[in-house]
Amino acid sequence: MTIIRLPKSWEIPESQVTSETAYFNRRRLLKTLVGATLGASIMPILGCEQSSEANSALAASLDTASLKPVETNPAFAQVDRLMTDQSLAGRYNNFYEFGGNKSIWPKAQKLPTEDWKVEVTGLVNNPRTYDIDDLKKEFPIEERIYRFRCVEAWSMVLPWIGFPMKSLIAAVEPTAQAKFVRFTSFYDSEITPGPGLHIGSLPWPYTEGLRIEEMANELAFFALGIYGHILPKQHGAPIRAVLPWKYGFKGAKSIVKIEFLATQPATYWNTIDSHEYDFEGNVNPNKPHPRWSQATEKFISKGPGLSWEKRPTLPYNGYGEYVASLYVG
Ligand SMILES: Nc1nc2c(c(=O)[nH]1)N[C@H]1C(S)=C(S)[C@@H](COP(=O)(O)O)O[C@H]1N2
Ligand SMILES: [Mo]
Repeated sequence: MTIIRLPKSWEIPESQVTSETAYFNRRRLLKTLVGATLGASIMPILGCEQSSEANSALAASLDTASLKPVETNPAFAQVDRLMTDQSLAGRYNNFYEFGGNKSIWPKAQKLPTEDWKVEVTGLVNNPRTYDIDDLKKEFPIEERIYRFRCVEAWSMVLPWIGFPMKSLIAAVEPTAQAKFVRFTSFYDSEITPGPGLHIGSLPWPYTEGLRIEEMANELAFFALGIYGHILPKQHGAPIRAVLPWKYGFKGAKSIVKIEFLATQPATYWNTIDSHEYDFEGNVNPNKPHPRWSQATEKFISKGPGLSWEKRPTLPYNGYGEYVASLYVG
């Protein structure tokens, strides 16, 4: 069991992305505006101290209850690079329900996670609504250390705790008609204001999807925790999807519904711009994003400060031995 404790010192310079508002231009299309906001995050970040008050609030947000110690799956105990520092991962997030920049962690604390229910429905023999304790009791909980790659060309290494998606498939038994799955994230316009674009409307709630064969793959994982603790809200408490061979946007946070479907569902980013965010979303160094190369990535490793280590992007984020067979032909 790898438990990474909070560092004693919170004297870590804050990372600050260029304000999204600099990119707003009402003459452009909504999708371009949203896309430009994403692009802003790959610009170099500026060093800037976070107040000690903010440091203790961040520490408190990450100091969620510890999970019962679990085994680290030996197949996913090691990667080829350092683990990302807990405090960096916890304050450099994408969670559009709470804002369009990386610093959503204070706003995400409004997410109401008590008495959470996950409805599993659609084309299954055993539909069921689970609470989080049911999931912990009924599924094989383990730790996995995975590389994590955002479509914006930054990456991390994160220690997740949760259970393989294939164990949920076994429990609910999708019917022969089920070919796809859709994940729906929590949404309540009173609580999740979105990125503050006052034009048009975004396709809330956030949804994502997979083919059933992808969901059944060994790697596909539901995370309930990270760094030995239950998920902090900014990471998508209390349950989120983790798909390490795909870009981060495929991994829906704060899931309230899992539906088995006969046809490919519409998804959040794909609806906003299908050319920039394809349904498959596999990490691929040879397929540039329309607005930037995916050949390399900036690996966010450890403090103090944000260190950007430029690395070549790996096909399937380095997980080809598990998943390449899903994509032949
Ligand atoms: N509901 C929801 N899930 C989401 C997102 C989001 O905005 N809303 N962002 C995605 C993107 S683009 C990334 S990179 C990861 C970020 O996860 P992290 O903040 O825990 O590192 O969450 C993904 N899941
Ligand atoms: Mo992302």
